[in-house]
Amino acid sequence: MTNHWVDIKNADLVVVMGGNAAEAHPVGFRWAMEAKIHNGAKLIVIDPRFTRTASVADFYTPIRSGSDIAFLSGVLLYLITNNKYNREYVEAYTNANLIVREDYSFDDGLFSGYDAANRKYDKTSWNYELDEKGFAKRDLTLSHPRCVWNLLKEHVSRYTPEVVANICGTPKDDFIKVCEYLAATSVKDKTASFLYALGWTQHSVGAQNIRTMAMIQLLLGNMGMAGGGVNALRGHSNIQGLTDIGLLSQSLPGYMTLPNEKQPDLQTYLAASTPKPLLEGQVNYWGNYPKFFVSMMKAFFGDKATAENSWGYDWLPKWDKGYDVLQYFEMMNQGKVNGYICQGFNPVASFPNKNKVIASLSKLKFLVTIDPLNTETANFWQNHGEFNDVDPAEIQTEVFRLPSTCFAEENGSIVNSGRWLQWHWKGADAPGEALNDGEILSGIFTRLRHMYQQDGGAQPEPVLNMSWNYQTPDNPDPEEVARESNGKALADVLDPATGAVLVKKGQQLSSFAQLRDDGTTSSGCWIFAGSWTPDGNQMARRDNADPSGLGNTLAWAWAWPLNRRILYNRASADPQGKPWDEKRRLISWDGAKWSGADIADYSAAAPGSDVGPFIMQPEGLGRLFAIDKMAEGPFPEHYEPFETPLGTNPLHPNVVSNPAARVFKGDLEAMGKHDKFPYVGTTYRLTEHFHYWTKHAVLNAIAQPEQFIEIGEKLANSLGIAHGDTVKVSSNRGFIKAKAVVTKRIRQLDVNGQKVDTIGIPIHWGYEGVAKKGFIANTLTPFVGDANTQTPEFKAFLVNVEKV
Ligand SMILES: Nc1nc2c(c(=O)[nH]1)N[C@H]1C(S)=C(S)[C@@H](COP(=O)(O)OP(=O)(O)OC[C@H]3O[C@@H](n4cnc5c(=O)[nH]c(N)nc54)[C@H](O)[C@@H]3O)O[C@H]1N2
Ligand SMILES: Nc1nc2c(c(=O)[nH]1)N[C@H]1C(S)=C(S)[C@@H](COP(=O)(O)OP(=O)(O)OC[C@H]3O[C@@H](n4cnc5c(=O)[nH]c(N)nc54)[C@H](O)[C@@H]3O)O[C@H]1N2
Ligand SMILES: [Mo]
Repeated sequence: MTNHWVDIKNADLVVVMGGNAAEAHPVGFRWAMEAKIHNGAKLIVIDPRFTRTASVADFYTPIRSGSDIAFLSGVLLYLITNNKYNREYVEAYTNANLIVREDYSFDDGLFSGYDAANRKYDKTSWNYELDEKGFAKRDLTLSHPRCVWNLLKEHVSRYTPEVVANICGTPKDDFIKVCEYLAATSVKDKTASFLYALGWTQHSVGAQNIRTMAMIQLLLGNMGMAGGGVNALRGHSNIQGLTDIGLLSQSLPGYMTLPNEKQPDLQTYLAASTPKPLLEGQVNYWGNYPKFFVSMMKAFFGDKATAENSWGYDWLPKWDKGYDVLQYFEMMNQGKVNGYICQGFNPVASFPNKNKVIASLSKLKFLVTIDPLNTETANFWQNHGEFNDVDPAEIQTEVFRLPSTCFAEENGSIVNSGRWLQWHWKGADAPGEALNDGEILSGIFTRLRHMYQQDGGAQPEPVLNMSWNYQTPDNPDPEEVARESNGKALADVLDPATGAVLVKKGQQLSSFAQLRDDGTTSSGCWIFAGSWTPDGNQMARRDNADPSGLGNTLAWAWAWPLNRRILYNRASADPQGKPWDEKRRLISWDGAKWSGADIADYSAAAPGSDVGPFIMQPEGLGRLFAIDKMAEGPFPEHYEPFETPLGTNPLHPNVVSNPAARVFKGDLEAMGKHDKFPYVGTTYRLTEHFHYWTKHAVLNAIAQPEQFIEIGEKLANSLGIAHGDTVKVSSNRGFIKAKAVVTKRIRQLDVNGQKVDTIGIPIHWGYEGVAKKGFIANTLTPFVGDANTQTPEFKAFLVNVEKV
């Protein structure tokens, strides 16, 4: 989230689209209700199903799963044509007036630079036209035909209300009503907050769904504002922490990138990773990349990392291609993987195309699971009749099960969706032989290191040189790890201007502004610098004082970066420094610095300067045109799901689905077609369950006892299916059986001249635990993912339904 949970109460309009907050985030959703009750906010829901969130909304309208980019692009067109945007904000704080290169183009569904053989773009032309000094050219009058504003207008001009209704199946009047709700927040003293999660991310166009919404927020002037922002409601309790600490295969802590094999030395890597400002005088905070990186290497390798050996650069792995989970299971399926360590992950249940996952695990020599529970994955080799019809005699994979603790059995911090790091304390000892995850991994590490020391081996350096100075190396204290993530001074840290000592050698750092690229500081995760200062554990603070009434509670826990609660809050005031809305005053200028109800986003520039508020961008501006980031284009474009009920893309039949999505040849061929699988399947969760774990809890198992599917009345009638009948739902990859819930909550939609029906499929059941055994919903889902995040397309695929 750019904002945070409590801040949702400040919104005038809460839009739930691409998620079902009342169901999946019932506790945090109270802030949407607070906005309604205490702020007179309206709550609107756009979802293929009438959900529990819709049941408390002021307005609900349906949408065909997988068509949100068309919908949101239509909103952009509406705002622009009807002059419902914050013009001053757009001109000063977005890249609307920057000029794009002449060789950029978009035609018939493809942007310039497409390489069809590799399903990839060369993004060179998606950039600004630069002047002699390397700065982007600008036209403040917005009249240049290639300024971002005019290209945007042209790009979205196709998404008229008629086109939106035709692609999305949303009734045209309903669509316009949503536009009007949003347009009402374009004034300076109104904000809208979008709450979204998987209904947007789990698509082959997931990241672009979110980008389109972010562009709306920029037009409305809602970024940086209390009650505005881009707010992903995250999933597992510490999944925000997972990405913060860099646990994705191409990431390093603090959103740095793992080097690739085209970067053989530190200089090449740092040059590629450290942006140069694209407008004169910008903050360009990523310009500090070398400080973050070198400090991280000092945390990884301690004294072994020196200037002479490029801080141990050669010891980091270099990737050749993305090793996301889709890629890894594909490699496993091709027999290219020997062993797999599966920690807190139940891919047989949670990953797409269950039969492919089982086939892949069957080709391993060994599988290690680290989990407090017994999972379908640990027992993938067992025969469970029709639920898992395998022959154990044919599977040679050796499985090791290492029981772990869960969060309530250990101290530690959890990062919530709002970027707050909150410390928690152990509530009970773990049962049986369970060890905490840190102890298990450290135990493996120290034993491996011992083996390398004794026997040698290929590439021993990363293991031998890893710094591991914990009091008990086989079981580091969470407190020690947290202090290491924050970082400390390895020598006196000096003020470059005055030479004064800022931090004494050995002391904890209090800010990432103190990081250096000369080896005198260490920090395991630069964005966490400030979480454990000389004053102690900031994450454990529990003072809920809220003097501004905006809910920022600056002394409750600690938020990255630097305890800032609302990112880009400089944009909450106009260029002269006057808040757009007095009742949402986050920061003010006192003549020397910014301060106020939040930690100011940048303190250097006085009001009236040209320093843009979006300090993580080299041009300092919010991007309506994303110059080099997105895999499938600098503007969002509607592409159909890989399994489309239309069999075409109404906008450009030659380019139906995302041309850069993550998909492998065999899986592409295994996509179902609408003649055999005419209905849209979409999967989701229920409040009464948590993923696959609560199959082990009797009360949850009773609350939602068996697999059901939701089917609309019209379709059910035409198929002769009655409420409570057992049905078989099949896709091109397999089938499940379930009870039919015949409902008014799912409507038949009119799309591109045909009727489109949706089948709702909750996830949860399997063959482990105390719950009634069931089929695994992911037997049905396709093995294809988003082009940027590789998140699987769980929300839109094709199925057939029959009564059995
Ligand atoms: N009780 C409980 N809470 C949970 C979880 C749990 O298992 N149980 N899981 C947690 C996790 S890990 C996560 S990631 C979050 C997920 O949180 P959510 O994303 O809110 O959860 P889903 O149930 O997947 O709901 C997605 C909603 O998106 C809708 N949808 C599907 N396709 C589209 C589309 O194309 N466009 C639009 N506009 N909507 C669409 C679906 O109909 C559904 O209502 O929940 C978390 N909270
Ligand atoms: N079709 C479909 N599939 C989906 C989704 C969907 O909407 N539709 N949602 C997807 C989403 S958003 C997610 S997040 C995934 C979730 O997928 P998974 O993460 O694979 O599933 P979970 O059951 O949430 O958790 C995995 C295991 O973590 C274990 N665990 C809990 N605490 C700890 C701990 O402290 N340490 C260790 N080592 N293990 C622990 C649990 O016991 C559980 O067995 O599913 C995805 N799959
Ligand atoms: Mo999730």
